[in-house]
Amino acid sequence: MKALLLIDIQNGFCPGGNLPVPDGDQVVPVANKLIDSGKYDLIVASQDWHPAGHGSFASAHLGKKPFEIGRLSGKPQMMWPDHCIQNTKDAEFHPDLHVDDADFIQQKGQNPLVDSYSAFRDNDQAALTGLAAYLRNKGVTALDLCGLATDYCVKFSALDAVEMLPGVSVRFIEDASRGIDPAGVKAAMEEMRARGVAIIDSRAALT
Ligand code: VGL
Ligand code: ZN
Repeated sequence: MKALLLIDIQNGFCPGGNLPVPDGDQVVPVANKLIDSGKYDLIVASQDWHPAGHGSFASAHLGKKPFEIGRLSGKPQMMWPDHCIQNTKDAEFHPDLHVDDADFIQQKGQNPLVDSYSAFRDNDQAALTGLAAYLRNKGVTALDLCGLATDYCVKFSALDAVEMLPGVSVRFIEDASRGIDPAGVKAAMEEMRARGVAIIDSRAALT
């Protein structure tokens, strides 16, 4: 059972969004090719889905500016611009993404007191989203991931997939993903590789 996990391909992370990833929209045609390929038995999309005033937003902290390090529930936390607020255009999937063909949407980041980069659990690794149980129940043996942003939500989702789905082969599709910071992307790819995530391109995924 082969699954494709599309991470946070939302307006908020594309040009014109509130937390744009450079060239984030360029993952959409590649993701669509993967979705339409017939190579996957199961397609899942994650959706960053924050309440207004979420604790990861700089605007929720007096004197904090976006991209500074602040604190959330006593722990260091990157301060983000307000983004992907529930039921806003920013939180919607990119309009060209073939998300209607997804079998399951996993929302995350609803708890205002903790951020959730991973689609599997929040950043303090306490609360599970239910995605690991869903994939286990479906009998998934191979998981390909891609989307936005490589150095945050894609990386943490890939590492959690390796840890929480023992025996499942996990691959990161590089050309169907984009990151926020080039140095962060390089480090994320090294970390994923070191932890057993295979790095492939969409051509390999489609063969
Ligand atoms: C993300 C920062 C904050 C992501 C989500 O999808 O990579 N990054 N929220
Ligand atoms: Zn977020």
